[in-house]
Amino acid sequence: MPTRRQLLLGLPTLAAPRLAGAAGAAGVLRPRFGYGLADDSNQGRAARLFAEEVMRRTDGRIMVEVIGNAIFGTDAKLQAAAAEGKIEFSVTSTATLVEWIPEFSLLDAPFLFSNPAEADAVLDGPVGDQLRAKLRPRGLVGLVYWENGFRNLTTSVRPVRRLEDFQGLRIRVMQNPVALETFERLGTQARPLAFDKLYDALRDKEFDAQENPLANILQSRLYEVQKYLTLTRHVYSAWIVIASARWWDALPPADQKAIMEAAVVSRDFERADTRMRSAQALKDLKAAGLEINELSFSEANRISNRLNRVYAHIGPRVGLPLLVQTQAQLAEMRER
Ligand code: TK8
Repeated sequence: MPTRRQLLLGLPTLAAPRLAGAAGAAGVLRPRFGYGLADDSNQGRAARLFAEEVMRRTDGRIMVEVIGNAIFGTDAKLQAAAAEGKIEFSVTSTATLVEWIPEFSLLDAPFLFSNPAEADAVLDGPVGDQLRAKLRPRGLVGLVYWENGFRNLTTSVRPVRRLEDFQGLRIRVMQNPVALETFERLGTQARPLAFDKLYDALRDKEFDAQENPLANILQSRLYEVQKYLTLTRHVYSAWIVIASARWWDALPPADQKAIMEAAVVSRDFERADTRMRSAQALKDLKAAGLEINELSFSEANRISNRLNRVYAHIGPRVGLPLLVQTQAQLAEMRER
């Protein structure tokens, strides 16, 4: 099957997976990096930088082709495509990996991180490494974590200022059991949906509400189909850059090292880019007509207390050692 992009560009249809990733006549590899968001998004900018860095570090022997706009789908679809070797690289939410690797639900714990520095330290440290390592048996290699960001609530029907305002909202959540439970506990009618179906579903009023980081609400134009935004920051969302293990294992170690270094450069760029843009996004979303609300301290507390029980379900999925290690690292950072 030709991809939409090949059709659009009139490119020849390759017998896809094998040819694209394998060395051509000149010995050049052309792996594909599929991602879900628009070209003009934090994912698009960082994916292009990654491709440039890989090219530079391999003297043009590895030319990553970046293919965004959900041409290969989003999240769950992308991770399946990479695991099956239909694409060589992707970036997906860690949340959608929970079906395969329950330990990733650690990151779905509401209010786990209180700022981006805490998220970086845990994800780039031994906890993040142990989570990444669990991708192997699933046919994936985890390279680095990118930032999606702290998630915030938007609705089209009413502003949400108190715990009670969540009651009965038909909300879209990610394909992730903890997200579902979180929003059920808040009294909403929560239903999972893939991200690339979200805009149309909100427009068609299949849902009243959704939650995503500010930069993403802006770049995916969700403000066009939503009216109210509450700065809930209820959970931090990480993205993870993955490679197809089968493709990766066939690379010489020097190329694996070059790609890993390129991935780290893309990570640092992506986080800085996302943080800068999310500060600006709040102004842009306001200018685009969203009504913005903050939660009072006491309402934020009531919401977080209501979600305490979610931890009881995360524990068994994650296992005690990883939970304890995370809490210890966070406690140490907070004492400093
Ligand atoms: C993009 C998704 C998205 C996520 C979601 O493919 O599904 O709401 O926040 O950003 O990863």
